[in-house]
Amino acid sequence: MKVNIPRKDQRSEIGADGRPPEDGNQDCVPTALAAMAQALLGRPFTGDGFHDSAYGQGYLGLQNPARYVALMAANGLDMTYLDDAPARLVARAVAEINAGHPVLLAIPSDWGANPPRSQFAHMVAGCDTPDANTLVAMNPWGGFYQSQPLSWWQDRLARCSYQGIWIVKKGTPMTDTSGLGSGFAAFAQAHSLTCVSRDSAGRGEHTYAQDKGGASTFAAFAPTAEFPTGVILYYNQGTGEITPNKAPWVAAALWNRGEALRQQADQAESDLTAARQQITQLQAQVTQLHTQVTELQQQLGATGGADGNDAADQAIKALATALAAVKPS
Ligand SMILES: [Ca+2]
Repeated sequence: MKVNIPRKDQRSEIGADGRPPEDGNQDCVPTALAAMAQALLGRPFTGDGFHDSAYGQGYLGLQNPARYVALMAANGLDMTYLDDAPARLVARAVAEINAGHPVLLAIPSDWGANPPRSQFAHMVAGCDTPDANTLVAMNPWGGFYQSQPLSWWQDRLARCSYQGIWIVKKGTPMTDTSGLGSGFAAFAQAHSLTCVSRDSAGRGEHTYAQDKGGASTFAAFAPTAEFPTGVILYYNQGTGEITPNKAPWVAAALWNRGEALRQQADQAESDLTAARQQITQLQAQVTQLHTQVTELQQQLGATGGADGNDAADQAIKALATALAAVKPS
């Protein structure tokens, strides 16, 4: 098999909470993605565990693959959405599977009917191409390998209410040039978020926070139905984790701001101390000059009058008067 996707049954697999899936009939998306993550990362994941992470324990209903982009990114997996003509989607799926990248495929929920008529989509994990005309997917409805000709997949993709495929691969979702990871950008796109923050240089829509664990990027987004008061998303560059409104990181950002102000105050005080030292030195020099002038005056008082050097005497006295006005304080 090109991608070693394990069989998983969306309706019976026990999740991380130790219970059967409460949304098992609708867990095709998280179960297919959990199987992909398990194949790519070599450690266990469950559909219900994914369901509970993305939608919350107890959620019942349909699930959107886009809601799993952040969760997959947090595990170092990149999900790329592609919509195109069904023939091109199948060709791309084959190419990706051959490259070792599983592909989330959407088919009508009554995929076995001829023709299928269901308006509900079912998601499976494309994982193998045993020959040039066959694609195999792990179907989580019961958990079996579904092997069909490419023409069958093309027909089912064309008839499905859900448009497009998702390509899943390992990789750090943080390699784009703007500093916002692709996982971050995909999360914002998937949640229809409009960025409202700008960095100071106007180069991007983000800024940075430092915490002891390393750098994170964050951006603010306008309110939506999902985030009625708006949201700030944090992207940890080290782990790829995306976190909405994570309070400790907000606190860290505020702490950093306070720390910067404190350092500025320290610098100002240090500058002021240096300035005061300079003033003290100048005052000492003035005092010294004053003393020298006084000595000179005394010498001139003894001999200057006799020499008739009144002009020099007056100049020195004027200087002494001026210096006397600059008193050390
Ligand atoms: Ca659960």
